[in-house]
Amino acid sequence: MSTHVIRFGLVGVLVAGLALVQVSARQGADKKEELKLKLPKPMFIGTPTNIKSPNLEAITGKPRGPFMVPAGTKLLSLKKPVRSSDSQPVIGELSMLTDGEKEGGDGYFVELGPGKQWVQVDLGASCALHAILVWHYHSQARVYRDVIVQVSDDKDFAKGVTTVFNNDHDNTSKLGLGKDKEYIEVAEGKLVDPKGVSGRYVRLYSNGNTTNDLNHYVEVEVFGMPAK
Ligand SMILES: [Ca+2]
Ligand SMILES: [Ca+2]
Repeated sequence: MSTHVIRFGLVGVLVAGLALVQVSARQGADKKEELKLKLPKPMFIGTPTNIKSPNLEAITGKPRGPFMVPAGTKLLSLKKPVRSSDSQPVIGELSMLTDGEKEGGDGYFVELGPGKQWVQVDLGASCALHAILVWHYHSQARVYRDVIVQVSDDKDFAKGVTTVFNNDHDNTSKLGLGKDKEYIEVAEGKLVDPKGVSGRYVRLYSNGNTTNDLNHYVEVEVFGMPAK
């Protein structure tokens, strides 16, 4: 074997070793874990058949299954302040959105006025977000209309707004055509994947539901990386 070949071989081993170090460093940064949720008791069972909507997702009747988030993801929204387009709810208080209580019965939801309304959670600092869950109402099978979820660092949502969910397929709410499907409210809540977008404020719109034209929330949970 010539020294040439040996030297080449050594360089090769060094390069391969370096590449390995880089790959493992990247895997460390990308480490995922299952998002752990505390789910309330289901209030109804079976597959509702009386809900008609042109944009409803297929009903599987199965639980959602595990959702993976970057290691270190935490619940950021617990007890955080909430604002709304309806500042004086008819039933309940806005603080119920982030009080950690998710049961479906009476006394656990806030009721907002008719038509298009929004609620907004202030996380206190801009954070990278990895899961947003919403329970509108789950003691009866319902579809809430024109559900839109947005993230921004601007409390007025006038600039730097990222829409992370929108099932307003015919643009009733004039916030853009939504590509997401309508869904039936269930005890496991709706999980929206914000895909790491950063923001201090999370705003959720709705526009009545299949039972009445009012808007309800049992809980909203925002998960992400705590601000450093
Ligand atoms: Ca609650
Ligand atoms: Ca619509």
